[in-house]
Amino acid sequence: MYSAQIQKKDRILEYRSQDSMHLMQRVYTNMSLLITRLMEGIPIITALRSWIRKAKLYLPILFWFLIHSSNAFGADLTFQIEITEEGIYYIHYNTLGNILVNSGYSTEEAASVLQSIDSKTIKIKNRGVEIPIYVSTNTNFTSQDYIIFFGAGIQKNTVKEDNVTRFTNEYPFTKTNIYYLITEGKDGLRMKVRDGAPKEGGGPSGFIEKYHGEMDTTYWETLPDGERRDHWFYGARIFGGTQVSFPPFNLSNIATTTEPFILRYSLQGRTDNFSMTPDHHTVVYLNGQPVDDDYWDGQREREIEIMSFPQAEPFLKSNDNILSIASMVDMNVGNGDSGFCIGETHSDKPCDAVFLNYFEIEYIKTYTAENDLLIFNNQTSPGYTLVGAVQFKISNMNTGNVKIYDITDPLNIYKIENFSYDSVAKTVRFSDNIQKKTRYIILSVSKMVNNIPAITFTRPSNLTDKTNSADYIVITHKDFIEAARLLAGHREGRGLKAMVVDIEDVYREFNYGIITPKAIKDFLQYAYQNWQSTPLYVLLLGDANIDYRDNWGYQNTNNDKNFIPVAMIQSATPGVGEIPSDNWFVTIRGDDPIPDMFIGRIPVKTNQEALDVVNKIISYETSPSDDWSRRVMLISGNSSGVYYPQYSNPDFVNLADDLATLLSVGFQPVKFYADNFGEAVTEFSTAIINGINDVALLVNFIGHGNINLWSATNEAIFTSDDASELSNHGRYPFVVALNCLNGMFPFPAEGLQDGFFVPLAENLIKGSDHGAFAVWTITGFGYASEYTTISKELFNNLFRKKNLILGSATTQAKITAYSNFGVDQENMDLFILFGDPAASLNINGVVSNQDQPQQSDKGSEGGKCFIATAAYGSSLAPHVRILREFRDRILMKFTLGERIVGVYNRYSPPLAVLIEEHDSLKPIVRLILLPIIGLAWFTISGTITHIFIVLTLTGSILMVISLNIIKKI
Ligand SMILES: [Ca+2]
Ligand SMILES: [Ca+2]
Ligand SMILES: [Ca+2]
Ligand SMILES: [Ca+2]
Repeated sequence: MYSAQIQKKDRILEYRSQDSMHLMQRVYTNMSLLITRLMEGIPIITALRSWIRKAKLYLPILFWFLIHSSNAFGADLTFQIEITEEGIYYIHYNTLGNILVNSGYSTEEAASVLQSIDSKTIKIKNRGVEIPIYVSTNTNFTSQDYIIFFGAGIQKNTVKEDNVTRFTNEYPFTKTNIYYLITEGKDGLRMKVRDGAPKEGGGPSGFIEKYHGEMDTTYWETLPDGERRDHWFYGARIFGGTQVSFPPFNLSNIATTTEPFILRYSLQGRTDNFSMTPDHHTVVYLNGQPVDDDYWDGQREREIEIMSFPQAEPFLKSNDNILSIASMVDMNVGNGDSGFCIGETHSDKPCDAVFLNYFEIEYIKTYTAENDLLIFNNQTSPGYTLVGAVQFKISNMNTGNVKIYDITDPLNIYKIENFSYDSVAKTVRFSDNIQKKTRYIILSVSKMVNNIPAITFTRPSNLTDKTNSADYIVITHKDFIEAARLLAGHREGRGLKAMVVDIEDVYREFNYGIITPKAIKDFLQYAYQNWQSTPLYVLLLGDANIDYRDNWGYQNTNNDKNFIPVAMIQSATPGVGEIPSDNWFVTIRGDDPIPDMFIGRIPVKTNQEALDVVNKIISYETSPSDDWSRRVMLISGNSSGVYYPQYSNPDFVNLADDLATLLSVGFQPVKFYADNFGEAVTEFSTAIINGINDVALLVNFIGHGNINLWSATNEAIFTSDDASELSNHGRYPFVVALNCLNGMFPFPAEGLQDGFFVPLAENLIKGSDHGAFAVWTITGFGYASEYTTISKELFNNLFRKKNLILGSATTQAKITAYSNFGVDQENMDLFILFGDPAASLNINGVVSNQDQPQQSDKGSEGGKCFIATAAYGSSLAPHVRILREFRDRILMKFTLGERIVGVYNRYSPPLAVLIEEHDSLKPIVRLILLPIIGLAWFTISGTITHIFIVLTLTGSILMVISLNIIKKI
């Protein structure tokens, strides 16, 4: 057994070193590729001159392509449909037309696109599986036509593992299910029809309806064993000795019967008093009637089902039912001080607190429509399903113009026909021959045609295309595409092959459009395993919100949207619970915690914020650095425990001094130690702010703190507010904050239960002309000793090894500290780089490999497809995509092509600037580019085998255009 353990440990160590080596290897390969690429670009111009002459020979062929290229952008229609509630949905021709018009089509184009659809090919898919739908025609889709389908929201899918309920689907991350309407390929599935002609005789008088009561208002971060568990609870803690009543709930059309109803409820123990078993005694009341009494122990889940009372007053009623829960503390429970109680901080209250997660009531309901709609079934009493030829009679239907569907199986939806309607009794009758539990929906047509889902028009993306290659990926939200493009362009200008990825495309290609953080990881893993050259740097551009399902409602009111989600990792440290982590996204190789790409995050909420940060990074990297860039600020909290009697105080001063010794010659440590200021906290604070304003290359803080501040002598010495008021214009430091929680970025500010905090890291990185250009800090809690080990490695990397690329220097620091010095693996997840992982520390005279080649060449900053981008206004315009794809998939595969690309890159950015500035040039350039795009499309589609001809031709035409435009200037 002992040797098995050793073996396991060895294996982990092996992984550690393997991954670390692998990452470094990739950095070097990346660098040498880059240098080779740049060297090749230069001597090609002469060669191209002769191609320009040849180009004229191909003009007739070009003309032919021009005519045919228009098909390249033809119908490949995909509409994305968002469903949050189960129901029958209706999509009319006009709805689709409007969406097309809103996506940039003219009314005529939209009409011609829609009317050219062969209706038989219309299909709707959910999770990649086609569902049967109804389409009003099977010829051309015209202005009278429509589609009907059954859509369902995201169900709460769970599994019980050792009495613990865990999620098995995306329920924790979204309320929205995604369907795709597509119009291509073979004939689509259609709903089948069953005859429902009513027969003589009566039917059941009621069916089992389930009311589910759950409001996710309280987030419990430290829920033990929290992996895939529900962290959201109904209301606040129910403390010992109190009784809590939950909001009233209505049950409609309760059948008159002596049958019992089912009450199911799920409680969660919040406290555990070590000296007591069991901890909790709760009594549950329904409408004032005690219905259950239960004892259980610890911080455990308690799910109870009872079926002892008739569904009648006083237990159940139609309106305003009240569920109450009392925590009894009547079992010789001591106060907080009797025994060791965890999970309870209110010492004035007994050590007992529980949460309600949810409750359910299953009762028998009559077949009565509500607002001309009813979802019902043939389960007529608890545990009994009526089968065979069943007669159904639904009352309270105000119209006979209704639809009835069997919705038992979403993949097998039936329409029930030939029902009868009695306009006096307002009843609909039908019969059905069924052998199992069957669910139906009946609704009026007017209800149905108004049930239009949220639909957007999507263009195909190609993340799963194995011929992709990129060194650098920005995963972003559509709101920040402009800023993402700007930064990607900057990176391309510095030799990295950059790609901007829309998070929606990641969801669509890696989780059928349904939101989950795992889609990001799956995407990166796919790229890592399959792309021709795989990304080394990943930037997440956009803030996250741990309130994925918007329980607190800040996603809209506060713009606290979950732009680019974060992963919540279950901490191995007891009591810590979930920690937000970006590292998890890039642990894609081997079963180990070692990251396999360099990842960073810029947590912004608007395009302006994104542009501010991106411009700051670009300005930082392109400014000449001077002597200021050699000042390294070392700030430390108090070295003794005097000011923090409640904490054990590490020797922060020694730690800061250690870091100073790691600076190489020429760098100037500037020390700001709390001990030197004593009680003069305000002076200390001012000194820090002035120090940063005076400029510093790097600011390192080690000491105590909170989400929004650093502290010393029990007072704040630098806060989020101070960060936003810095005036260090043009000279932006890299800030390393080694305390707790400064990086806690994914909480909606006002949703924090402990108050309003903007994390320091966010305010430091935001702002166009002040603050930091990058921040490296922690999302949770850790130990100063471990932070020091990690920061020493960082200083080693930056100042000794001259590894100035932030993503690389910070990641390698974590890996080395973990692999060689036994620092807890959790630090891998805790540390987050706020900023661009491909950004370099700007040190005069000490230039990293990445910086070297093009530092003086400011004109070359910009995206590789720059001319086309400017002319089309967006690098995501389909035409630009085609050009880009052509470049990436075809051109780059041939030396010749690479050279064309090289030259194109050299000359296009200045041209692009010109095009940007002269709107009148845009249509002209667009026109000139059209045949090239056509060619590119043909080549990508593989319809032509003479790639070489196309290559030469395209390169030549590009040059002709470029030179002609230059002449005009
Ligand atoms: Ca819940
Ligand atoms: Ca206990
Ligand atoms: Ca790994
Ligand atoms: Ca945030």
